[in-house]
Amino acid sequence: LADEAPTAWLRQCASALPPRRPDSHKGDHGRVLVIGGAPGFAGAARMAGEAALRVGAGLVTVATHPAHAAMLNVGCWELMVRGVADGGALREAIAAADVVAIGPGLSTAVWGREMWQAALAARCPLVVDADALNLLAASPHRRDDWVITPHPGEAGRLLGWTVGTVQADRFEAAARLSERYGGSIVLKGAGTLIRTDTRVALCAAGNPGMASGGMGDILTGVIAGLIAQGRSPIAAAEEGVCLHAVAGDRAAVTGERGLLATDLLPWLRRLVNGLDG
Ligand code: NPW
Ligand code: AMP
Ligand code: MG
Repeated sequence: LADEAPTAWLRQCASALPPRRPDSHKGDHGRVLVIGGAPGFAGAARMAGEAALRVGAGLVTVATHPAHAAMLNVGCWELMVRGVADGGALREAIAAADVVAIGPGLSTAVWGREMWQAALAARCPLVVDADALNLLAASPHRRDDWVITPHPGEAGRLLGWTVGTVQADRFEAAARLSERYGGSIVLKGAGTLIRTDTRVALCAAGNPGMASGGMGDILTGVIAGLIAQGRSPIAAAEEGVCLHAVAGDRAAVTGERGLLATDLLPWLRRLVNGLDG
């Protein structure tokens, strides 16, 4: 069990990310594709995309339901948006991506299922969250190059366990998730566990102010943004969890109650630049 101080991970993350060379351009810093946002849940995909930008990804596209594609990037014009009606329309966007993050607000209805099937064909690493995890639970697959980020409810569905059983032995739950699904496992909640092929780490940072809607969607974008910049899925899982939790702690200096997921964004930017670590 590696129980290093979160700040050690943060320093590692800030120093391991490629420097912004004086002549670098946006294409040097990675392309993220976020897939999500069924009607009513556009915000989840938007927040994941914005978080990927704030940790330094060069280009971020959100593929979302056509019903709200035109409004998804209002107030964050740096995000590109594609309204996609079916899986076929996604193929080109997936082929252009360095990393695909799928799940925030996806839903498990027909549109979400089509997006999920298309994403499974991606050749780049995947970050799998939220409703994509519920679809994965219904039809298990294994991959070594993905990061899956369940909260205890999603972990329970993935394992066929109750939330209580997951919480009673989180280490065991992470081990079984790893066995069944492969890749890197981020078992969220107070004391997030990150299980990779080499070790299990516990992130002690974070606070109960982070128990509010959208917080996990931001984490998904953080991990994808780090992978886009060249961190391995394993390193991005560990460092992304730390960045997110410490950003949550910094943002909570004005109180845990009323903390919003988007309050983490300016802190993510500071931390990923090696400031305030
Ligand atoms: P209970 O019953 O509350 O005690 P779901 P979701 C349990 C999108 N969002 N410890 C919980 O337990 C997401 O991206 C969109 C213990 C319940 O059983 C998804 O696509 C937003 N139990 C979709 O909504 C903002 C825990 O898990 C179950 C736990 C649904 O995602 C919000 C709930 O999980 C949201 O992110 C813990 N720490 N955490 C937007 N603005 O667009 C959870 N549980 O049914 O998968 O619902 O996580 O809200
Ligand atoms: P989600 O449930 O998908 O929105 O994810 C919630 C995010 O906030 C995860 O990264 C959790 O680890 C974090 N979080 C929620 N509640 C707490 C808590 N009580 N302490 C620390 N982190 C939390
Ligand atoms: Mg979530």
